[in-house]
Amino acid sequence: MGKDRPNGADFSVQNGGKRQPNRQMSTELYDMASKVMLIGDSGVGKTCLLVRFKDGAFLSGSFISTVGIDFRNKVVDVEGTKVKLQIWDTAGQERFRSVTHAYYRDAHALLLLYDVSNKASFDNIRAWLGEINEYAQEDVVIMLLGNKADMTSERVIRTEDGERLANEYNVAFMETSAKTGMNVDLAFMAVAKDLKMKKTRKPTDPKFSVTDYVNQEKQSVGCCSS
Ligand SMILES: Nc1nc2c(ncn2[C@@H]2O[C@H](COP(=O)(O)OP(=O)(O)O)[C@@H](O)[C@H]2O)c(=O)[nH]1
Ligand SMILES: [Mg+2]
Repeated sequence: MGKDRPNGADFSVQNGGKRQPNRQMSTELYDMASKVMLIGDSGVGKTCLLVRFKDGAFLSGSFISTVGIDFRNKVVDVEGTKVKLQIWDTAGQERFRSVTHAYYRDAHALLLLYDVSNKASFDNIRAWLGEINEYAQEDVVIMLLGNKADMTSERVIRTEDGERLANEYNVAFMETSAKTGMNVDLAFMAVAKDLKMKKTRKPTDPKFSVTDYVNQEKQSVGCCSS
């Protein structure tokens, strides 16, 4: 059952009960740390996306959707810089206006998910983006994810619909599958890269575009997967 425990628990244990956000906190060293939040309606696959990224596994069945996890840490290497992502799941706060506002304020990046087989979850994205505009930090990294892209026959939201919405709000977009793993690492890597660039970019350096990066790297359904 070790895998079912949130890594949040390990976080304190490794520090003798003290939370020390520095480089000695665990065996994994890092150069910068960032908070990433997963948001979106209940059932879109937030917990599964996090588990896929962290453990490389897919959880099917319904128990996970009611339980959820609080957060997990993963250190990724962005061109030699170790970026620690502390990724928060928002279990139980999926109703509109139920995410604690302090939660938004602390976040450096937000992954906003809908389910391509669930129209209501897509329609609610505008409401979520409204909340984000109101409460999140101005320079927060936002990525819109159309999850469950593997569900071809049940799909009701086209890729173009997701792209159009993302363009309208000027946020990065891709489709993912926590089930097959498609684009999951890329979504988190793109966020880590953007966060690193924000931190280290000199005024004379060209601006990093997470949208361009994602468009270069992403796999589309029916093209390169399988
Ligand atoms: N086919 C498919 N099912 C998924 C995917 N991601 C999650 N699910 C399923 O959708 C349900 C809800 O997932 P969960 O992660 O609990 O959603 P959450 O409420 O947003 O955390 C579960 O039964 C998952 O197995 C995916 O990418 N593809
Ligand atoms: Mg969940």
